[in-house]
Amino acid sequence: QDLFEGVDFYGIDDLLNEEQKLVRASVRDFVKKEISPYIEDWAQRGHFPYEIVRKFGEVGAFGPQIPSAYGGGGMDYITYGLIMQEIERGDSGMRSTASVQGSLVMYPIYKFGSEEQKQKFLPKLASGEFLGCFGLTEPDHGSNPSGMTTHFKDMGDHYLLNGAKMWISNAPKADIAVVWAKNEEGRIHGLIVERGMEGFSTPETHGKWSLRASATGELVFQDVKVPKENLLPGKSGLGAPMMCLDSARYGIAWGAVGAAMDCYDSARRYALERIQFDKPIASFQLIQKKLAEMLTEITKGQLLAWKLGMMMDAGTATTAQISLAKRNNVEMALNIAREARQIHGGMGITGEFPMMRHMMNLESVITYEGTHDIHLLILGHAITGIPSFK
Ligand code: TGC
Ligand code: FAD
Repeated sequence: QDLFEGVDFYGIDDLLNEEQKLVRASVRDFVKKEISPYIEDWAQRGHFPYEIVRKFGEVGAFGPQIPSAYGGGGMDYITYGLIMQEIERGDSGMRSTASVQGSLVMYPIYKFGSEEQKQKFLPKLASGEFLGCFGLTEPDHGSNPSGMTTHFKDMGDHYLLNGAKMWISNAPKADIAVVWAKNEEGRIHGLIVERGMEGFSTPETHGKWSLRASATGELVFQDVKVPKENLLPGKSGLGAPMMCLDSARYGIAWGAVGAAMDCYDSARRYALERIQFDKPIASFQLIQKKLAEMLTEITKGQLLAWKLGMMMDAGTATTAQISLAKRNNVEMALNIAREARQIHGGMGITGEFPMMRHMMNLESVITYEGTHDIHLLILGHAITGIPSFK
Protein backbone atom coordinates (compact mmCIF):
# COMPACT_ATOMS: atom_id res chain seq x y z
CA GLN A 1 0.00 0.00 0.00
CA ASP A 2 2.72 2.49 0.98
CA LEU A 3 4.43 2.21 -2.35
CA PHE A 4 1.28 2.58 -4.44
CA GLU A 5 1.70 5.16 -7.16
CA GLY A 6 -1.05 4.30 -9.61
CA VAL A 7 -1.16 2.23 -12.75
CA ASP A 8 -0.15 3.92 -15.99
CA PHE A 9 1.08 1.44 -18.58
CA TYR A 10 0.16 3.65 -21.54
CA GLY A 11 1.51 6.98 -20.34
CA ILE A 12 -2.01 8.27 -19.83
CA ASP A 13 -0.52 10.84 -17.46
CA ASP A 14 0.68 12.64 -20.61
CA LEU A 15 -2.98 13.45 -21.26
CA LEU A 16 -3.31 15.23 -17.90
CA ASN A 17 -2.28 18.79 -17.10
CA GLU A 18 -0.21 19.79 -14.07
CA GLU A 19 -3.20 20.95 -12.03
CA GLN A 20 -5.01 17.66 -12.60
CA LYS A 21 -1.95 15.71 -11.49
CA LEU A 22 -1.52 17.94 -8.46
CA VAL A 23 -5.10 17.44 -7.31
CA ARG A 24 -4.79 13.69 -7.85
CA ALA A 25 -1.60 13.63 -5.77
CA SER A 26 -3.24 15.51 -2.93
CA VAL A 27 -6.30 13.23 -2.88
CA ARG A 28 -4.06 10.15 -3.18
CA ASP A 29 -2.16 11.36 -0.16
CA PHE A 30 -5.42 12.05 1.69
CA VAL A 31 -6.68 8.52 0.99
CA LYS A 32 -3.39 7.04 2.13
CA LYS A 33 -3.56 8.92 5.45
CA GLU A 34 -7.26 9.22 6.21
CA ILE A 35 -8.92 6.18 4.61
CA SER A 36 -6.60 3.25 3.81
CA PRO A 37 -5.28 2.67 7.37
CA TYR A 38 -8.82 2.45 8.82
CA ILE A 39 -11.10 1.22 6.07
CA GLU A 40 -10.91 -2.49 6.82
CA ASP A 41 -11.91 -1.87 10.40
CA TRP A 42 -14.78 0.46 9.42
CA ALA A 43 -16.05 -2.01 6.84
CA GLN A 44 -15.74 -5.03 9.14
CA ARG A 45 -17.68 -3.16 11.85
CA GLY A 46 -20.22 -1.69 9.45
CA HIS A 47 -19.22 1.76 10.64
CA PHE A 48 -19.68 4.99 8.69
CA PRO A 49 -16.92 7.36 9.88
CA TYR A 50 -18.94 10.57 10.03
CA GLU A 51 -15.82 12.66 10.69
CA ILE A 52 -14.72 11.92 7.11
CA VAL A 53 -17.41 14.34 5.89
CA ARG A 54 -15.54 17.43 7.16
CA LYS A 55 -12.25 15.99 5.95
CA PHE A 56 -13.66 15.44 2.46
CA GLY A 57 -14.77 19.07 2.53
CA GLU A 58 -11.26 20.19 3.44
CA VAL A 59 -9.57 18.19 0.69
CA GLY A 60 -12.04 19.47 -1.93
CA ALA A 61 -13.79 16.17 -2.63
CA PHE A 62 -17.29 17.69 -2.48
CA GLY A 63 -18.43 19.31 -5.69
CA PRO A 64 -15.07 19.77 -7.40
CA GLN A 65 -16.99 20.49 -10.62
CA ILE A 66 -19.23 23.15 -8.98
CA PRO A 67 -18.09 26.79 -9.46
CA SER A 68 -15.94 28.19 -6.68
CA ALA A 69 -18.38 31.10 -6.22
CA TYR A 70 -20.59 28.54 -4.43
CA GLY A 71 -17.78 26.84 -2.53
CA GLY A 72 -17.10 24.16 -5.15
CA GLY A 73 -13.73 23.44 -6.69
CA GLY A 74 -14.40 25.13 -10.04
CA MET A 75 -12.50 22.28 -11.69
CA ASP A 76 -13.01 20.31 -14.88
CA TYR A 77 -14.59 16.88 -15.19
CA ILE A 78 -11.27 15.11 -15.69
CA THR A 79 -10.15 16.40 -12.28
CA TYR A 80 -13.47 15.36 -10.80
CA GLY A 81 -12.94 11.87 -12.24
CA LEU A 82 -9.41 11.63 -10.88
CA ILE A 83 -10.70 12.53 -7.41
CA MET A 84 -13.34 9.78 -7.63
CA GLN A 85 -10.67 7.31 -8.84
CA GLU A 86 -8.42 8.02 -5.88
CA ILE A 87 -11.22 7.85 -3.30
CA GLU A 88 -12.60 4.60 -4.70
CA ARG A 89 -9.10 3.12 -4.72
CA GLY A 90 -9.58 3.51 -0.96
CA ASP A 91 -13.19 2.29 -0.88
CA SER A 92 -16.34 2.46 -3.04
CA GLY A 93 -18.43 3.41 0.01
CA MET A 94 -16.22 6.42 0.66
CA ARG A 95 -16.55 7.40 -3.00
CA SER A 96 -20.32 7.04 -2.64
CA THR A 97 -20.32 9.62 0.14
CA ALA A 98 -18.41 12.04 -2.04
CA SER A 99 -20.17 11.44 -5.33
CA VAL A 100 -23.66 11.65 -3.83
CA GLN A 101 -22.74 14.97 -2.22
CA GLY A 102 -21.13 16.44 -5.36
CA SER A 103 -23.18 15.03 -8.22
CA LEU A 104 -26.53 14.20 -6.68
CA VAL A 105 -27.00 16.95 -4.08
CA MET A 106 -24.82 19.93 -5.00
CA TYR A 107 -25.27 19.48 -8.76
CA PRO A 108 -29.12 19.65 -8.77
CA ILE A 109 -29.09 22.61 -6.38
CA TYR A 110 -26.52 24.36 -8.57
CA LYS A 111 -28.23 23.45 -11.85
CA PHE A 112 -31.92 23.74 -10.93
CA GLY A 113 -31.91 25.73 -7.67
CA SER A 114 -32.80 29.38 -7.02
CA GLU A 115 -30.02 31.81 -6.17
CA GLU A 116 -31.20 31.74 -2.51
CA GLN A 117 -31.03 27.92 -2.43
CA LYS A 118 -27.52 27.99 -3.92
CA GLN A 119 -26.30 30.55 -1.39
CA LYS A 120 -27.97 28.77 1.50
CA PHE A 121 -26.85 25.21 0.82
CA LEU A 122 -23.90 24.92 -1.57
CA PRO A 123 -21.09 26.42 0.56
CA LYS A 124 -22.13 24.28 3.55
CA LEU A 125 -22.27 21.14 1.41
CA ALA A 126 -18.88 21.94 -0.15
CA SER A 127 -17.20 22.37 3.23
CA GLY A 128 -18.77 19.28 4.76
CA GLU A 129 -20.71 21.29 7.33
CA PHE A 130 -23.79 19.68 5.75
CA LEU A 131 -24.13 16.15 4.41
CA GLY A 132 -26.75 15.55 1.73
CA CYS A 133 -28.52 12.62 0.11
CA PHE A 134 -30.52 12.00 -3.06
CA GLY A 135 -33.89 10.27 -2.95
CA LEU A 136 -35.05 8.81 -6.24
CA THR A 137 -35.42 5.03 -5.67
CA GLU A 138 -38.56 3.73 -3.93
CA PRO A 139 -39.37 0.29 -2.54
CA ASP A 140 -41.47 -0.50 -5.64
CA HIS A 141 -39.65 1.68 -8.20
CA GLY A 142 -35.94 1.17 -8.68
CA SER A 143 -35.04 0.72 -12.34
CA ASN A 144 -38.28 2.44 -13.31
CA PRO A 145 -38.19 5.71 -11.34
CA SER A 146 -40.89 7.33 -13.46
CA GLY A 147 -43.40 5.06 -11.66
CA MET A 148 -42.62 6.72 -8.30
CA THR A 149 -45.52 7.29 -5.93
CA THR A 150 -43.97 9.80 -3.51
CA HIS A 151 -46.06 12.92 -4.03
CA PHE A 152 -46.75 16.43 -2.77
CA LYS A 153 -49.80 18.67 -2.63
CA ASP A 154 -49.91 22.43 -2.89
CA MET A 155 -51.41 23.63 0.42
CA GLY A 156 -51.23 27.32 -0.42
CA ASP A 157 -48.34 28.46 1.76
CA HIS A 158 -46.42 25.13 1.73
CA TYR A 159 -46.29 21.69 0.12
CA LEU A 160 -47.40 18.51 1.91
CA LEU A 161 -45.07 15.60 1.09
CA ASN A 162 -45.91 11.91 1.53
CA GLY A 163 -44.17 8.70 0.50
CA ALA A 164 -40.93 6.78 1.02
CA LYS A 165 -37.56 6.30 -0.61
CA MET A 166 -35.30 3.28 -0.16
CA TRP A 167 -31.60 2.45 -0.53
CA ILE A 168 -30.48 6.03 -0.02
CA SER A 169 -26.73 6.59 0.47
CA ASN A 170 -25.86 9.01 3.30
CA ALA A 171 -29.54 9.13 4.42
CA PRO A 172 -29.10 8.24 8.12
CA LYS A 173 -26.67 11.12 8.67
CA ALA A 174 -27.89 13.60 6.07
CA ASP A 175 -28.78 17.18 6.97
CA ILE A 176 -30.73 17.62 3.75
CA ALA A 177 -32.27 15.35 1.14
CA VAL A 178 -32.89 16.23 -2.51
CA VAL A 179 -36.13 14.32 -3.01
CA TRP A 180 -37.88 13.59 -6.29
CA ALA A 181 -41.66 13.53 -5.99
CA LYS A 182 -44.76 14.02 -8.14
CA ASN A 183 -47.11 17.00 -7.90
CA GLU A 184 -50.87 16.70 -8.26
CA GLU A 185 -50.53 16.59 -12.06
CA GLY A 186 -48.02 13.71 -11.83
CA ARG A 187 -45.04 15.88 -12.84
CA ILE A 188 -41.72 15.04 -11.11
CA HIS A 189 -40.05 17.87 -9.15
CA GLY A 190 -37.05 18.11 -6.84
CA LEU A 191 -37.63 19.27 -3.25
CA ILE A 192 -35.05 20.02 -0.58
CA VAL A 193 -36.19 18.31 2.62
CA GLU A 194 -34.30 19.35 5.75
CA ARG A 195 -33.60 17.26 8.84
CA GLY A 196 -35.89 18.29 11.65
CA MET A 197 -38.95 18.83 9.46
CA GLU A 198 -41.85 17.16 11.24
CA GLY A 199 -42.82 13.79 9.76
CA PHE A 200 -39.42 13.24 8.08
CA SER A 201 -37.33 10.27 9.26
CA THR A 202 -34.30 8.38 7.89
CA PRO A 203 -34.15 4.81 9.29
CA GLU A 204 -30.85 3.04 8.63
CA THR A 205 -30.63 -0.08 6.47
CA HIS A 206 -28.77 -2.84 8.33
CA GLY A 207 -27.32 -6.19 7.32
CA LYS A 208 -25.50 -5.12 4.14
CA TRP A 209 -22.59 -7.26 2.91
CA SER A 210 -21.55 -4.41 0.63
CA LEU A 211 -20.57 -0.74 1.10
CA ARG A 212 -20.35 -1.45 4.80
CA ALA A 213 -18.51 1.78 5.56
CA SER A 214 -21.23 3.82 3.86
CA ALA A 215 -24.47 4.68 5.67
CA THR A 216 -27.55 3.62 3.70
CA GLY A 217 -31.13 4.24 4.72
CA GLU A 218 -34.71 5.06 3.89
CA LEU A 219 -36.39 8.44 3.64
CA VAL A 220 -39.89 8.41 5.09
CA PHE A 221 -42.27 11.34 4.60
CA GLN A 222 -45.47 11.48 6.60
CA ASP A 223 -47.32 14.73 5.96
CA VAL A 224 -44.06 16.66 5.83
CA LYS A 225 -44.65 20.40 5.42
CA VAL A 226 -42.03 21.56 2.92
CA PRO A 227 -41.70 25.35 2.50
CA LYS A 228 -42.43 26.48 -1.03
CA GLU A 229 -38.99 28.03 -1.34
CA ASN A 230 -37.51 24.49 -1.06
CA LEU A 231 -38.80 23.38 -4.48
CA LEU A 232 -36.06 23.37 -7.13
CA PRO A 233 -37.53 25.79 -9.67
CA GLY A 234 -35.17 25.27 -12.62
CA LYS A 235 -36.33 21.95 -14.10
CA SER A 236 -39.05 19.35 -13.70
CA GLY A 237 -39.69 15.91 -15.20
CA LEU A 238 -37.59 12.73 -15.00
CA GLY A 239 -34.91 14.46 -17.06
CA ALA A 240 -33.88 16.50 -14.00
CA PRO A 241 -32.77 13.56 -11.81
CA MET A 242 -31.42 11.83 -14.91
CA MET A 243 -29.08 14.76 -15.56
CA CYS A 244 -27.72 14.34 -12.01
CA LEU A 245 -27.23 10.64 -12.69
CA ASP A 246 -25.22 11.45 -15.83
CA SER A 247 -22.72 13.29 -13.65
CA ALA A 248 -22.60 10.64 -10.90
CA ARG A 249 -22.37 7.69 -13.32
CA TYR A 250 -19.46 9.44 -15.01
CA GLY A 251 -17.68 9.61 -11.63
CA ILE A 252 -18.29 5.91 -11.10
CA ALA A 253 -16.60 5.11 -14.43
CA TRP A 254 -13.43 6.65 -12.95
CA GLY A 255 -13.99 5.33 -9.44
CA ALA A 256 -14.17 1.74 -10.64
CA VAL A 257 -10.74 2.17 -12.24
CA GLY A 258 -9.43 3.12 -8.80
CA ALA A 259 -10.86 0.00 -7.16
CA ALA A 260 -9.41 -2.14 -9.99
CA MET A 261 -5.99 -0.50 -9.60
CA ASP A 262 -5.94 -1.27 -5.89
CA CYS A 263 -6.76 -4.94 -6.50
CA TYR A 264 -4.22 -5.25 -9.33
CA ASP A 265 -1.53 -3.55 -7.27
CA SER A 266 -2.12 -5.89 -4.34
CA ALA A 267 -2.14 -8.98 -6.61
CA ARG A 268 1.10 -7.99 -8.37
CA ARG A 269 2.92 -7.45 -5.08
CA TYR A 270 1.60 -10.65 -3.55
CA ALA A 271 2.47 -12.70 -6.63
CA LEU A 272 6.06 -11.48 -6.46
CA GLU A 273 6.39 -12.29 -2.76
CA ARG A 274 4.46 -15.54 -2.41
CA ILE A 275 6.61 -18.62 -2.91
CA GLN A 276 5.13 -21.95 -4.02
CA PHE A 277 7.00 -24.81 -5.67
CA ASP A 278 10.19 -22.91 -4.67
CA LYS A 279 9.38 -19.94 -6.90
CA PRO A 280 7.39 -16.73 -6.63
CA ILE A 281 3.92 -17.51 -7.96
CA ALA A 282 4.46 -14.52 -10.31
CA SER A 283 6.75 -16.80 -12.32
CA PHE A 284 3.88 -19.11 -13.29
CA GLN A 285 2.28 -18.41 -16.64
CA LEU A 286 -1.27 -18.67 -15.33
CA ILE A 287 -0.58 -15.94 -12.77
CA GLN A 288 1.11 -13.80 -15.43
CA LYS A 289 -1.94 -14.24 -17.64
CA LYS A 290 -4.21 -12.93 -14.89
CA LEU A 291 -1.95 -9.92 -14.26
CA ALA A 292 -1.53 -9.17 -17.96
CA GLU A 293 -5.29 -9.27 -18.52
CA MET A 294 -5.90 -7.04 -15.48
CA LEU A 295 -3.45 -4.45 -16.75
CA THR A 296 -4.99 -4.58 -20.23
CA GLU A 297 -8.50 -4.02 -18.88
CA ILE A 298 -7.44 -1.24 -16.52
CA THR A 299 -5.66 0.54 -19.37
CA LYS A 300 -8.75 0.30 -21.60
CA GLY A 301 -10.91 1.54 -18.72
CA GLN A 302 -8.59 4.50 -18.08
CA LEU A 303 -8.76 5.55 -21.72
CA LEU A 304 -12.55 5.24 -21.76
CA ALA A 305 -12.84 7.36 -18.61
CA TRP A 306 -10.42 9.99 -19.90
CA LYS A 307 -12.14 10.36 -23.29
CA LEU A 308 -15.53 10.49 -21.60
CA GLY A 309 -14.17 13.22 -19.34
CA MET A 310 -13.13 15.23 -22.38
CA MET A 311 -16.66 14.89 -23.74
CA MET A 312 -18.14 15.87 -20.36
CA ASP A 313 -15.99 19.02 -20.37
CA ALA A 314 -17.02 19.79 -23.94
CA GLY A 315 -20.68 19.21 -22.97
CA THR A 316 -21.13 16.57 -25.67
CA ALA A 317 -21.25 13.32 -23.64
CA THR A 318 -24.53 11.46 -24.13
CA THR A 319 -26.28 9.34 -21.51
CA ALA A 320 -25.54 6.25 -23.61
CA GLN A 321 -21.83 7.08 -23.77
CA ILE A 322 -21.84 7.46 -19.98
CA SER A 323 -23.69 4.13 -19.63
CA LEU A 324 -21.07 2.41 -21.77
CA ALA A 325 -18.22 3.60 -19.54
CA LYS A 326 -19.99 2.99 -16.21
CA ARG A 327 -21.06 -0.46 -17.35
CA ASN A 328 -17.70 -1.49 -18.77
CA ASN A 329 -15.53 -0.16 -15.97
CA VAL A 330 -17.58 -1.52 -13.08
CA GLU A 331 -17.71 -4.99 -14.59
CA MET A 332 -13.98 -4.75 -15.32
CA ALA A 333 -13.26 -3.82 -11.69
CA LEU A 334 -15.47 -6.60 -10.35
CA ASN A 335 -13.72 -9.19 -12.53
CA ILE A 336 -10.31 -7.89 -11.46
CA ALA A 337 -11.31 -8.02 -7.79
CA ARG A 338 -12.28 -11.69 -8.24
CA GLU A 339 -9.10 -12.62 -10.13
CA ALA A 340 -6.92 -10.68 -7.67
CA ARG A 341 -8.61 -12.53 -4.82
CA GLN A 342 -7.66 -15.83 -6.46
CA ILE A 343 -4.02 -14.78 -6.74
CA HIS A 344 -3.99 -14.26 -2.96
CA GLY A 345 -5.27 -17.79 -2.35
CA GLY A 346 -6.75 -18.24 1.13
CA MET A 347 -5.24 -14.97 2.33
CA GLY A 348 -7.45 -13.24 -0.20
CA ILE A 349 -10.58 -13.80 1.83
CA THR A 350 -9.28 -11.88 4.84
CA GLY A 351 -9.27 -8.18 5.63
CA GLU A 352 -5.46 -8.24 5.38
CA PHE A 353 -5.99 -7.50 1.69
CA PRO A 354 -8.55 -5.24 0.02
CA MET A 355 -10.01 -7.44 -2.75
CA MET A 356 -12.88 -9.07 -0.87
CA ARG A 357 -14.08 -5.66 0.35
CA HIS A 358 -13.78 -4.14 -3.13
CA MET A 359 -15.55 -7.16 -4.61
CA MET A 360 -18.48 -6.92 -2.23
CA ASN A 361 -18.65 -3.12 -2.66
CA LEU A 362 -18.65 -3.44 -6.42
CA GLU A 363 -21.77 -5.63 -6.24
CA SER A 364 -23.58 -2.45 -5.14
CA VAL A 365 -21.77 -0.28 -7.65
CA ILE A 366 -22.86 -2.59 -10.48
CA THR A 367 -26.45 -2.21 -9.23
CA TYR A 368 -26.83 1.41 -8.22
CA GLU A 369 -27.02 4.40 -10.52
CA GLY A 370 -28.72 2.03 -12.98
CA THR A 371 -28.10 -1.72 -12.98
CA HIS A 372 -25.66 -3.38 -15.37
CA ASP A 373 -28.56 -4.57 -17.51
CA ILE A 374 -30.34 -1.19 -17.50
CA HIS A 375 -27.16 0.38 -18.91
CA LEU A 376 -27.05 -2.34 -21.55
CA LEU A 377 -30.65 -1.46 -22.45
CA ILE A 378 -29.83 2.27 -22.59
CA LEU A 379 -27.13 1.32 -25.10
CA GLY A 380 -29.58 -0.93 -26.93
CA HIS A 381 -31.93 2.04 -27.22
CA ALA A 382 -29.14 4.25 -28.58
CA ILE A 383 -28.09 1.60 -31.11
CA THR A 384 -31.55 0.66 -32.40
CA GLY A 385 -33.66 3.70 -31.60
CA ILE A 386 -36.09 1.30 -29.90
CA PRO A 387 -36.57 1.66 -26.10
CA SER A 388 -37.02 -1.83 -24.66
CA PHE A 389 -38.57 -0.40 -21.46
CA LYS A 390 -41.86 0.66 -23.01
P1 TGC B 1 -37.42 8.00 -20.68
O1 TGC B 1 -38.76 7.96 -21.36
O2 TGC B 1 -36.22 7.50 -21.41
O3 TGC B 1 -37.12 9.49 -20.22
C1 TGC B 1 -38.09 10.24 -19.46
C2 TGC B 1 -37.76 11.70 -19.60
O4 TGC B 1 -36.46 11.97 -19.08
C3 TGC B 1 -35.62 12.51 -20.11
N1 TGC B 1 -34.28 11.99 -19.92
C4 TGC B 1 -33.20 12.74 -19.78
N2 TGC B 1 -33.03 14.07 -19.79
C5 TGC B 1 -31.79 14.57 -19.60
N3 TGC B 1 -30.73 13.78 -19.38
C6 TGC B 1 -30.85 12.43 -19.35
N4 TGC B 1 -29.80 11.65 -19.10
C7 TGC B 1 -32.13 11.85 -19.55
N5 TGC B 1 -32.63 10.59 -19.56
C8 TGC B 1 -33.94 10.69 -19.79
C9 TGC B 1 -36.24 12.04 -21.40
O5 TGC B 1 -35.88 12.89 -22.46
C10 TGC B 1 -37.71 12.16 -21.06
O6 TGC B 1 -38.08 13.52 -21.09
P2 TGC B 1 -39.56 13.96 -21.51
O7 TGC B 1 -39.49 15.45 -21.47
O8 TGC B 1 -39.75 13.38 -22.88
O9 TGC B 1 -40.47 13.37 -20.48
O10 TGC B 1 -37.54 7.30 -19.27
P3 TGC B 1 -38.02 5.85 -18.87
O11 TGC B 1 -39.10 6.03 -17.87
O12 TGC B 1 -38.30 5.00 -20.08
O13 TGC B 1 -36.74 5.28 -18.10
C11 TGC B 1 -35.52 5.18 -18.73
C12 TGC B 1 -34.47 4.48 -17.84
C13 TGC B 1 -34.91 3.09 -17.46
C14 TGC B 1 -33.24 4.37 -18.70
C15 TGC B 1 -34.12 5.30 -16.62
O14 TGC B 1 -35.22 5.61 -15.90
C16 TGC B 1 -33.01 4.70 -15.78
O15 TGC B 1 -31.85 5.04 -15.99
N6 TGC B 1 -33.27 3.82 -14.74
C17 TGC B 1 -32.28 3.45 -13.77
C18 TGC B 1 -32.59 4.18 -12.48
C19 TGC B 1 -31.37 4.68 -11.78
O16 TGC B 1 -30.31 4.82 -12.35
N7 TGC B 1 -31.53 4.99 -10.52
C20 TGC B 1 -30.45 5.53 -9.77
C21 TGC B 1 -30.91 6.00 -8.42
S1 TGC B 1 -29.73 7.05 -7.63
C22 TGC B 1 -28.52 6.00 -7.12
O17 TGC B 1 -28.50 4.85 -7.36
C23 TGC B 1 -27.45 6.63 -6.34
S2 TGC B 1 -26.27 5.54 -5.71
C24 TGC B 1 -25.09 6.69 -5.40
C25 TGC B 1 -23.94 6.22 -4.66
O18 TGC B 1 -24.06 5.74 -3.51
O19 TGC B 1 -22.80 6.46 -5.19
P1 FAD C 1 -35.04 -3.57 -9.69
O1 FAD C 1 -35.34 -2.37 -10.52
O2 FAD C 1 -36.17 -4.25 -9.02
O3 FAD C 1 -34.27 -4.62 -10.61
C1 FAD C 1 -34.14 -5.99 -10.26
C2 FAD C 1 -33.53 -6.73 -11.45
O4 FAD C 1 -34.41 -6.62 -12.58
C3 FAD C 1 -32.20 -6.12 -11.91
O5 FAD C 1 -31.32 -7.14 -12.31
C4 FAD C 1 -32.58 -5.28 -13.10
O6 FAD C 1 -31.51 -5.10 -14.03
C5 FAD C 1 -33.71 -6.11 -13.69
N1 FAD C 1 -34.62 -5.30 -14.52
C6 FAD C 1 -35.43 -4.28 -14.12
N2 FAD C 1 -36.08 -3.78 -15.17
C7 FAD C 1 -35.68 -4.48 -16.26
C8 FAD C 1 -35.96 -4.43 -17.65
N3 FAD C 1 -36.81 -3.52 -18.16
N4 FAD C 1 -35.37 -5.32 -18.47
C9 FAD C 1 -34.47 -6.23 -17.98
N5 FAD C 1 -34.15 -6.33 -16.68
C10 FAD C 1 -34.74 -5.46 -15.84
N6 FAD C 1 -31.03 5.12 -5.01
C11 FAD C 1 -31.19 6.46 -4.81
O7 FAD C 1 -32.16 7.05 -5.27
N7 FAD C 1 -30.30 7.17 -4.07
C12 FAD C 1 -29.21 6.59 -3.52
O8 FAD C 1 -28.40 7.27 -2.87
C13 FAD C 1 -29.01 5.19 -3.68
N8 FAD C 1 -27.98 4.55 -3.05
C14 FAD C 1 -27.90 3.18 -3.13
C15 FAD C 1 -26.96 2.51 -2.32
C16 FAD C 1 -26.91 1.13 -2.34
C17 FAD C 1 -25.92 0.42 -1.46
C18 FAD C 1 -27.76 0.40 -3.20
C19 FAD C 1 -27.69 -1.10 -3.25
C20 FAD C 1 -28.70 1.05 -3.97
C21 FAD C 1 -28.79 2.45 -3.93
N9 FAD C 1 -29.78 3.14 -4.64
C22 FAD C 1 -29.96 4.48 -4.47
C23 FAD C 1 -30.79 2.39 -5.38
C24 FAD C 1 -30.33 1.86 -6.72
O9 FAD C 1 -30.25 2.89 -7.67
C25 FAD C 1 -31.30 0.77 -7.15
O10 FAD C 1 -31.06 -0.35 -6.32
C26 FAD C 1 -31.15 0.39 -8.61
O11 FAD C 1 -31.54 1.46 -9.45
C27 FAD C 1 -31.97 -0.86 -8.96
O12 FAD C 1 -33.27 -0.79 -8.46
P2 FAD C 1 -33.88 -2.01 -7.61
O13 FAD C 1 -32.92 -2.35 -6.55
O14 FAD C 1 -35.26 -1.64 -7.23
O15 FAD C 1 -33.90 -3.23 -8.63
